[in-house]
Amino acid sequence: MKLLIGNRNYSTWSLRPWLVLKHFDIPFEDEVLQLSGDGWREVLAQRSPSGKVPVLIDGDLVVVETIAIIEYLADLYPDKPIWPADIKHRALARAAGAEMHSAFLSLRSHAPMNLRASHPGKVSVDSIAKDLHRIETLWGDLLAKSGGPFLFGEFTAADAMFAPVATRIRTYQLPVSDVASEYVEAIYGLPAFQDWLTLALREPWIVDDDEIDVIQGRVKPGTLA
Ligand SMILES: N[C@@H](CCC(=O)N[C@@H](CS)C(=O)NCC(=O)O)C(=O)O
Repeated sequence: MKLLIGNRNYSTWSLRPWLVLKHFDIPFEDEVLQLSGDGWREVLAQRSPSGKVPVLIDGDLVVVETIAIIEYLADLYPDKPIWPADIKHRALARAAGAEMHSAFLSLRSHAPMNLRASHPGKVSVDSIAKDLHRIETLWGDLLAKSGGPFLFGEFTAADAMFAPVATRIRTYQLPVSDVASEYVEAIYGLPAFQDWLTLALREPWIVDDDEIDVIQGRVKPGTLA
């Protein structure tokens, strides 16, 4: 089984299924397709039916879309607790994952994932206040019910879906509650996340579209080193 992913430093959608594969000890290999540089879109278009990553390849099966990939893994490995065991918890976990997939557009556009960076104060809290409020409520309710450290106690695919949000909170030092901060720490403490981070920090590539100084006009595209 192979997962095609984008740059680890920036690719939120790649991180999610990779964490599931790694944390649940599913044998797989990965290959990075860069999201910048000459011809990167053409390469992506050749390798991915949707022109996007992640892509899971299992024999002759090619699956795009993060949620579909995670569901395929859960079907393939029913004994692994990729989703919570309890049917009602599973429904809530899937709802949280679906909400992450379809919402939080302000947070996603104003505060792109950038694991190597530290940009405290550069994201206007007003621009993402509604999303942050919803994150606090969603995480707070689930963590209060489960007792943590993850949304449903043990790490599940729901946490994989929110891992990139945790990184944004850290990179931009977004103002969050102690409960949310502890959850961010739990994500960073996950061995599978640390493995991803270690590899991400070795990447030399810059993606201007995900760099806050470029987005906010402080730095010209192509000039970051
Ligand atoms: N809905 C897709 C989103 C995938 C996606 O947008 N991936 C980004 C990288 S994080 C990508 O491939 N971008 C390339 C492009 O849009 O041209 C999923 O859930 O997997």
